[in-house]
Amino acid sequence: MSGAAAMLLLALAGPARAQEDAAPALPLVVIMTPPAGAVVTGTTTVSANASAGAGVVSVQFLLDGVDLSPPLSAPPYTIVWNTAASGDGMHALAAVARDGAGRAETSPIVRVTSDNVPPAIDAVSASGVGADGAYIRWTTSEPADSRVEYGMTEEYGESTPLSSSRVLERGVALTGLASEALYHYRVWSRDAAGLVAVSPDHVFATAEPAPGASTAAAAGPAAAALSAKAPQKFLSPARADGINDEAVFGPDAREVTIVDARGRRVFRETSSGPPIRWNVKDPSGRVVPSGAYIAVITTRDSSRVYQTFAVVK
Ligand SMILES: [Ca+2]
Repeated sequence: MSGAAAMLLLALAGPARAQEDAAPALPLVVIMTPPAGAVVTGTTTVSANASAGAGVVSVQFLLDGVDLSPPLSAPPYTIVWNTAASGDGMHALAAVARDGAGRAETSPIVRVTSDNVPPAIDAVSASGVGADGAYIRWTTSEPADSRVEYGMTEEYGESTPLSSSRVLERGVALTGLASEALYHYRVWSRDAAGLVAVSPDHVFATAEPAPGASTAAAAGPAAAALSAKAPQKFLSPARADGINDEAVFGPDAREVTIVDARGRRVFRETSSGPPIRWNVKDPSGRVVPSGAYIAVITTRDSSRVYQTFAVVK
């Protein structure tokens, strides 16, 4: 192309460009809610603002490039999106605005995460159980916050402050517990979508106070509590050697209830004379699985003591 021809083309392009600028402004459409990066659950509102020099004729929402709504012919450009019907995970929201001149423009994409499944709680355990404290651990299937409810009954009554950091594994300390007491607890976790999971009830028993940490207990009840317990704490029924095959409770034990670490009862017996024996079997006659068990012992003077057992097969 000659230099003169190029100049001519440039000269022609100038006025043509100016004519285009004079056309009505193209539609402009922006998604207002939800914000980019939001975690959405259940039904959520999707809204857009739109304008156009030739007037907005319709706004239509798209999810992952597919129509999410019919075209809306007038503001407010708002729909209710049932996120559960779209499947959990990342989604791309967009809106298309059309103007009176038959032109269409698509909004910038807003990416959000749909979540309709609460976290799954697993591996709940009490460790480091002392005379006045314990450490509760659990895992969740997705990042979630943490709280423990606890108390001496299944009504709990106490709870730890919410730990709001969302994690997969955590340990929460319980402090200020009563010694030699049976505690019920359950754990609680909430995901980024606000969906809450709660574990079943679990139990642990706190230990005796450390020597020297005198509780000034009267000699009588304290002695009865001590003599109600079984001398052994480790039971090994599979060896069948007569040593630690069963728990034999002391003469002051009037009633013994034994629960597993999930709080399920595996044994209960009352005696007015002969010592209560637990042969490490559940009511169906099967030897219980290896694990931790708690005996709730009522003494003849009606006080309550607790003893933990480890069953090792
Ligand atoms: Ca979830």
